[in-house]
Amino acid sequence: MTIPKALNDWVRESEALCKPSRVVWCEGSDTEHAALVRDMVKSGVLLPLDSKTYPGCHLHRSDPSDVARTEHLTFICSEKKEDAGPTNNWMSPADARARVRPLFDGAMKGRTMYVVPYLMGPARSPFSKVGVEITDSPYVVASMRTMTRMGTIALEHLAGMGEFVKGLHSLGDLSPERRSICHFPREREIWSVGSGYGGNALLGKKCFALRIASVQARDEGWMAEHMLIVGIEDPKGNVTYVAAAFPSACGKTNLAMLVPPASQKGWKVWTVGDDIAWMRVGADGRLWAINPEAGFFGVLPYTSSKTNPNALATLKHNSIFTNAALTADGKPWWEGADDPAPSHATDWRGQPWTPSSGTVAAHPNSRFTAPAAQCPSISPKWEDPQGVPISAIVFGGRRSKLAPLVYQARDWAHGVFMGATMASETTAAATGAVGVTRRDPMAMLPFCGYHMGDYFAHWLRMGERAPKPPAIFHVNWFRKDDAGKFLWPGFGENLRVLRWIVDRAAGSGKSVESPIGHLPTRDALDVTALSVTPPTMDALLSVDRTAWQTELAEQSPFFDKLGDRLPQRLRDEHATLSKRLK
Ligand code: GTP
Ligand code: SPV
Ligand code: MN
Repeated sequence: MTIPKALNDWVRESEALCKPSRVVWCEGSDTEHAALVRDMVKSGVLLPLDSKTYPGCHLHRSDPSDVARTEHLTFICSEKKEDAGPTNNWMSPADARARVRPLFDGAMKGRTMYVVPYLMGPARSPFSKVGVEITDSPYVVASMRTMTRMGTIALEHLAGMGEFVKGLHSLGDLSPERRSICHFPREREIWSVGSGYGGNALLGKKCFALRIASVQARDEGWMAEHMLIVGIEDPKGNVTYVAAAFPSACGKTNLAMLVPPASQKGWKVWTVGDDIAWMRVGADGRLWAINPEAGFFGVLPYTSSKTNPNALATLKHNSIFTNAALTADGKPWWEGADDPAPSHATDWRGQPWTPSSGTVAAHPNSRFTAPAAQCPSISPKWEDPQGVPISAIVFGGRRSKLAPLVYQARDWAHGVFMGATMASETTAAATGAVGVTRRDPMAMLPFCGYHMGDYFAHWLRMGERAPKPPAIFHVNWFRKDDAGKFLWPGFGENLRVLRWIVDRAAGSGKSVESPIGHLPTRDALDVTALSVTPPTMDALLSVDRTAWQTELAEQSPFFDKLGDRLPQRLRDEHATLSKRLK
């Protein structure tokens, strides 16, 4: 395969800067992967797991200071500060280069520099894009092989299009003081140093497929979103596709792999993607979505055969477990796993652990990396080059109070307002306090590569561009009672809510008007064999006007922060809602 000159030149430049002892071009083959794994086992980067119960699986322990995305060290390096907007950290491209270049200088001495060409999106899809990651982490190479279509296939695509996103990554010394994840939207380039963690280091994922791609999407008229994609099949065999944006660790993987409860006979859920959706307007006026990824990088804690049997089946082979605990018989373990807590284990830091240690055995953000093709519910359309047509978009977050179980926007602009005013309690997926309510519009706060006000304007424009846009909904699986107990059983039972969404998107499904949008009537949700009592159901579907007025007041400072780049249309929606609540 001939390597384009631009790629060759950039690899040479990076080599001169990072000074590795050798350069390896990755082709993505099984033999190459096996050799890489063998080296990692030898050096202790990977620990083999029990080959009977977890064939082809390994455990990886990351540096204890490097276990989640670090949003305060993540930068959008646009020419003008205003173009990054007030919700992103900004550095000028010149400052970023000057500050970060020295961290790359000689960073790969004595290490191997891997050149990893990868494709985001299905093979032969006109919507797929090529990236190349240069990294000194074999763990990153092995993970990229699962998460993307890596190697020769990417170079073949590159030959046809010429354009690729550059990602330079080095573990550096892993010190948080010398950690930076910089995005250069104009150059379509990423520089990441000092972290080996997923979203910071697997540059195809959040860095390219969301931060850089959101800019490409704005420029080219499509959408790059932090969304799962599922197909919901009714008993007659009709499949409706839904995309849903929930913030990190708020249930995308779970919803994407939902298993209907026994009472929901004939219903099936097909997984297309669990984290990222790239969407375009099709010739038929609908939005069509592809999953740019090829694997899952999923949360381990509380993933069990009860909550997510499909994830469990997926991760049983050929998977990497990052920061899980290790049992004496060589199995990974995490809080909320099927097996009870082992009496003795090695915790995620590699320390001896017992149930009385008073600490968690697995890190709260421990994760599995597994090929999507292994998922029992993987959709027959998941690699369709055209993607799947989206009938409904769902927003949601963790709100222990306020937000009802489900409600529907009156129209596209109202739906954009719903997404723009989303809020959620923070999780362990990023460093910082957990459980703090923050605004996280469209679940994109940490992932939008440009000004959030312009991003909202882009959403509004996309609604005008698509003659048949999806219906928009908001859900909340996380409402709690005063004792702090979840009111809604969630997980598989969420299908009952999805069914209403599917009905509404098709123009049926019973609803009542409320100030915040259309709510299901009390008899619209199928509650057959559901343990939720009628008063609880009432609570789940109630709209507390006083609480909503407080919410509305809390939305204002966020909107004000966006200044005159906030589309007037969203201010109007805010005013309309305020009137309706009076
Ligand atoms: P990222 O990979 O960080 O983007 O996360 P995600 O949005 O894919 O979240 P995931 O599905 O992994 O769920 C995160 C956590 O939320 C897990 O601990 C789940 O058990 C929990 N969770 C998911 N769905 C539900 C639900 O319906 N109800 C409740 N109570 N918890 C849920
Ligand atoms: C998230 O945090 O939303 C994830 C994990 O999906 S990471 O790849 O680290 O971003
Ligand atoms: Mn995510």
